[in-house]
Amino acid sequence: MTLQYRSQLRSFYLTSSGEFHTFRLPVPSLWPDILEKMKAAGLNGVSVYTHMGLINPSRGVVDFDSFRALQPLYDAAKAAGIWIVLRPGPLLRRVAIQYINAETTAGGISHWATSEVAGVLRTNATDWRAAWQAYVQGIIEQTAPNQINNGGPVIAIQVDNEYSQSLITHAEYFQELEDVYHNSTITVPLTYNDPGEGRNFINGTGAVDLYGLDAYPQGFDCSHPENWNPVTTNYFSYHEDVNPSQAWYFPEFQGGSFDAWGPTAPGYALCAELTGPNFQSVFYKQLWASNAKLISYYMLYGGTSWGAIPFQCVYSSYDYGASISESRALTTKFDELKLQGIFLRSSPEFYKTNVIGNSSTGATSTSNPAAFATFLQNPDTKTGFYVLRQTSSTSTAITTFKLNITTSLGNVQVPIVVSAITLGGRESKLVLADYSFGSSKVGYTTAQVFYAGTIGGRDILFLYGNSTQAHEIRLALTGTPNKAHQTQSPLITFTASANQTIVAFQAGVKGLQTVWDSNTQLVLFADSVTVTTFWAPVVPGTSTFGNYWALGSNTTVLVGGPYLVRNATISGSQLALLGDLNTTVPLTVVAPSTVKTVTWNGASVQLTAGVTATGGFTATLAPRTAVKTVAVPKLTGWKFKDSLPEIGATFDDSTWTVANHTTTNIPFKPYYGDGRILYGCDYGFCENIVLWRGHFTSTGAQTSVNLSINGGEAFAASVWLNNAFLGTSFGNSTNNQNILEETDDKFAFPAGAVHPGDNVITIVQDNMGLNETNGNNPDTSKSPRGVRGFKLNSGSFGAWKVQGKVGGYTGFLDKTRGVLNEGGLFGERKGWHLPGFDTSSWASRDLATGLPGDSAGVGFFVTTFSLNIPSGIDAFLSFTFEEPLGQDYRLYLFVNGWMMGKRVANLGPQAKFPVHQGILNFQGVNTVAVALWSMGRAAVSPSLQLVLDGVLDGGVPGVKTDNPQWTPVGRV
Ligand code: IPT
Repeated sequence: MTLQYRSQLRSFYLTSSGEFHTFRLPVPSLWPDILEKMKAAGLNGVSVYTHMGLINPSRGVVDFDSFRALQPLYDAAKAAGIWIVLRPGPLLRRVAIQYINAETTAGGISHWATSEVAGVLRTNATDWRAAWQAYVQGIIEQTAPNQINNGGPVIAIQVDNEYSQSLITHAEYFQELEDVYHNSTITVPLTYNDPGEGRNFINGTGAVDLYGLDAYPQGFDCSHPENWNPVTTNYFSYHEDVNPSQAWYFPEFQGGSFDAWGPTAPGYALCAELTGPNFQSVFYKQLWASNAKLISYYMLYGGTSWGAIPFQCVYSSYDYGASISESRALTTKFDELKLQGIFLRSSPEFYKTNVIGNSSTGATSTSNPAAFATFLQNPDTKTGFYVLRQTSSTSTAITTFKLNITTSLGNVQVPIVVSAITLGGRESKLVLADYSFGSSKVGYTTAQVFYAGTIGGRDILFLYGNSTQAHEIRLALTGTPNKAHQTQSPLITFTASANQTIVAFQAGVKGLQTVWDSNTQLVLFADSVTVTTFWAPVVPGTSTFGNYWALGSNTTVLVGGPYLVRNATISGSQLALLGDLNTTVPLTVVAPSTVKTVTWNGASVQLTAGVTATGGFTATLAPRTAVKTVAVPKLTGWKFKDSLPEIGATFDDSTWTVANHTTTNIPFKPYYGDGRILYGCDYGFCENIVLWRGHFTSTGAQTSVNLSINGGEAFAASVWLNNAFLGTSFGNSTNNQNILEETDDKFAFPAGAVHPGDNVITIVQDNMGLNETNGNNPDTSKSPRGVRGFKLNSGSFGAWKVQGKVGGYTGFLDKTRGVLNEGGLFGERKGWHLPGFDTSSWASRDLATGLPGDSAGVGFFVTTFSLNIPSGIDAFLSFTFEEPLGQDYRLYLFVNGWMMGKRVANLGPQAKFPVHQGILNFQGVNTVAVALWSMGRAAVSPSLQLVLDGVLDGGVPGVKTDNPQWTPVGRV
């Protein structure tokens, strides 16, 4: 019964979750790293798209091997205590009001389906329905045993993404998908994300169990990160209106932004700023104020759109400016996420609230109209949550005010001792009333709560606040204080009030302060920088869900100092911590009093007593010396071979596919030609580089050819007549404007280039990915990539031949790296990009020597290098181009056979390509191969280096490589 778990879903503690696409980190043994980082931020959910195009590369083939696997994700999530909302799609989405809207080729629809399905995609069309069956059945088989009712982590499944119910063909398609899930052993709720307040799929045909809303309030242009749109103020009333009986769910809320091709693209650093900690503070807490209880941030970890994963508008990096960077490093956004996440985890009274009203309804009020408050209250415990922000939500002013609140000890205006609550510009905070920590009570607090709960039987409250502001808390202090560690600061005062004590923190309080340390309570306060160095790892319990906070464990310890604390276990008197260090740090631990010794990554730690009389320790943690010796070699010893024999006089294309179709399911028809369809996807060549050869017999009258070529935004196509270079067509891109997917050029033949007899036009073109769907026309993903127009000035073409990657999407060779890895360049067809190919007979030529001028061309450069990075060290490596933007080349970067990036040197913006351990062999030989395509008449000289971007003592153990070697099989 599908709804069985809905009520359970509501009674879990408020989920805060983040989006992570496992296919964008193609090393399954690193997935625990991301999930452990999410958990360390206090999150308890992950939202995961799966990619139909990768899992179901050809008709009838469903492949969950290698990075396409789901079981390692399910296992890692359960080990981390993270719930999963699976979003198998098919993950197309409609383009909403924004100018671009999605980031993977065809929105995730399998390429075979974009060409083989005649009916409209994503509708009730019979052949589309037949097309998705195998994929969805595969997802069901993998997932059913991993649902929560079977002891697994999966709590919900999203049936499709962002769609409108208004067309019956769309609604019935949803219903068909739901029927398939309902007729299976899937019992978790089915969900949907509405791209706007469109009220889709709440009732009627195709309605889901749990409705949710997406929102990206800052849009996707990061050029002016300080320019904010205001918060949306009607979320609560919308929810009350459309689905008040369900938990208020945001399946996607802005966690960063994608970035577009082009020299004016702002880059991800600015996206991280646009959606930075202040954005998280103001906008995420506005969701809390709207009574949202299930929230997922898109993206939490973006990763890499390697190979042909991107759709046409975005480049290889999918860093997204997210809280965890593409390299897997933590950012300042992660710090803010953690402060929010641990607070939510600590606050069960917040899981069930009514919105009582706000400053405008009179339910609460502030003394300054520039400050806005929303009052939520738990109906059972009467705990009050006042969410505060600037009335003008984008204001950068410093706003001071008092707040009228309701408490069990009467209505009161706070603060009482310090002069005011302060909002320091773009900041949101909470005032809490009648809030519990363990069995202790807070009357009210204007200081923020990081952690509230118990440790070793004592009630623990960890407060924080900006050191330039004043804060106060009124609470019932209990027990007999042991003053050995308690703060003696004139800035911290204690005043009796209404049978409780007001502890006031004047501006200037810094570091970690022990406010009250009794046998029953420990109250700590830290400034807002110091608090970010703290962690509250879940100490696992022993039940099936022992790793899940609230369900399987309520035990934690506080650990300050390390870069990351992944895990904590207590056995007997020993606390074992696992985590990462980037530098020497002071360690602070608050643990049950039974804990006497501490280990860090297995090594015992020299402790001194600190912070609290019992169970508190301080120490120093230092990275092991091996960390300092990690180094990466220079890339030298390059071998070179030409990779464009197709323009040679003797090249034989007799084994190539004859491009002779005269019909196509692709709705965008050719512009001119002779009726033949020259769309790569129609011949199985739908990814990366495709080559075309058009033959004609000279009559002496041929002097030019017209070609309209479509490769998607930012593509290029170089054209030769025999061995004479005619020119390159560019589908250009500047951020947000002049998006040109296709070209229409006339190429004049140079004197003497036409031979008597057979002549060949050779085209090398890149396919930058298929389009996303457009709201009312889901068929836009059937993109016409290829030659949309061909015409000689005189006479006509004979045979057209086409060649993409060996085997096309049906018979492609590399089952591990998958259908989106390879393209059709000669060297790729031969497997020169794979480790183990013997290049000893090739010429030596430095990559920086590049390709000479006068003509465009394609060359392969291959070299190997060794790494010796000890296990237990996580190193962030990237391949970085050091020359400035502007050279006329594009380059495909293969690392141990994986196409980890497309560099478009004339357009940019990307010059740095992070590559992880697992793709890289940290203890052995690595192969780097680049296909260098010079597009013009100027010499090109890429300057590529391997760079160490960061190194940590830690990481996850057991990272595996799966980099199959070159074999001659099929490589003809
Ligand atoms: C939202 C999509 O659901 C998501 O897949 C992704 O494309 C995101 O946009 C942008 O990164 S659609 C939303 C903008 C209406």
